[in-house]
Amino acid sequence: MTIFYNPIHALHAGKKEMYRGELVDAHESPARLDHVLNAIQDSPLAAQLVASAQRAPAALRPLLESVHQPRYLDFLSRAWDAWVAIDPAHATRDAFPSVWPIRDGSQDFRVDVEPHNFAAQIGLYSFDSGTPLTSGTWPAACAGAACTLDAVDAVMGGQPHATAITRPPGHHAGADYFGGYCFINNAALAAQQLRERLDGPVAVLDVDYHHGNGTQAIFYNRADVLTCSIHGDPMTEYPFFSGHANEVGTGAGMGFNANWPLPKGTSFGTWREALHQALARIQAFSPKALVVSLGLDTFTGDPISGFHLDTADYVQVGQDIASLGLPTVLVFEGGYAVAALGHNTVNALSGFASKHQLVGA
Ligand code: SP5
Ligand code: ZN
Repeated sequence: MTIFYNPIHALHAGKKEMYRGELVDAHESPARLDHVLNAIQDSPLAAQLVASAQRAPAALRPLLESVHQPRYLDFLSRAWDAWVAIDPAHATRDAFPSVWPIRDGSQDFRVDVEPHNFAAQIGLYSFDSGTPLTSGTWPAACAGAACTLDAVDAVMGGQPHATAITRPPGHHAGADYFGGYCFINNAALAAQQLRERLDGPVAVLDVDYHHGNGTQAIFYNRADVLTCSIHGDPMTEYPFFSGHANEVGTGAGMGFNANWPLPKGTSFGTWREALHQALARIQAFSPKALVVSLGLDTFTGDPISGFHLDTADYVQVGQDIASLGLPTVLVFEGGYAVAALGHNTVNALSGFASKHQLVGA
């Protein structure tokens, strides 16, 4: 497995996030990936670690448009300059939305017209106040997409599996909104590209603590990409407004979305039962390839999450997922217990690589 990493991830360095009425230190930090990369360097996986290449904006853009709306990409690409243009003092602090058009289909608020005011635009294209938009968000997110595409290319080129180690994460980002620390949906991008380049359906397995609402939404009306997510029950856990078990897809996509919401406090044994159900669902779908949204915030020591997986459990997680025997792209997502994050990631990737054998190969 080649493990591609985003060499400019640190350009996205949010200072603060809004939490309970105050700005607190951002959980989603460059230090996260530094710990992961250091742990990989110190592991037997070190020889597989490669910096991903930058891609020219004109080459990347059509690929991003395969999962995101053009006007959203236009906004993201210009957002920092627009923010600083309002007031040069903005250069010292990150941008946050403060007003949103509720997107409930009621048409109480217009989302078809993009206002000229930056405060309106950042609200139109976001869903929470916990996600700082920074000076380097756009280049870092684009490099993350390029990193993900390198992993896709590796699998298309015949590698049984490849990994994208990048941040900011992606699975909360929808076709035209950011949130949950996510801007470009890397897992959706990988799934869409594999779908376009392979003759057959593709599955996504999301094991991040939080529901992969963006990935679900992007493929919700499609039968050719099965999306499965195991996560904290949205009755109590972020992102709250999606992730229930009765979200099964719509239209042609009916039956091709599956959620396993589990209560905060869930043990590895119970979590693993859900994993086995998700793996069985994926196997029954007979996909040509698998994309894994690899969030490590299921760790018992995670500061914002509530499951109880231990460091050693991630070996088993990797092995279980590998048992599908599918060409696989693993995409890094959440995980905020920075000191343990490196070992947890290495264990998941090592477990996966130790067990993976392409079915039919
Ligand atoms: C990719 C990903 O994992 N995104 C998660 C976004 C979660 N944002 C909301 C964080 C809420 C923080 N709650 C803090 C509880 C501390 N006791
Ligand atoms: Zn998460």
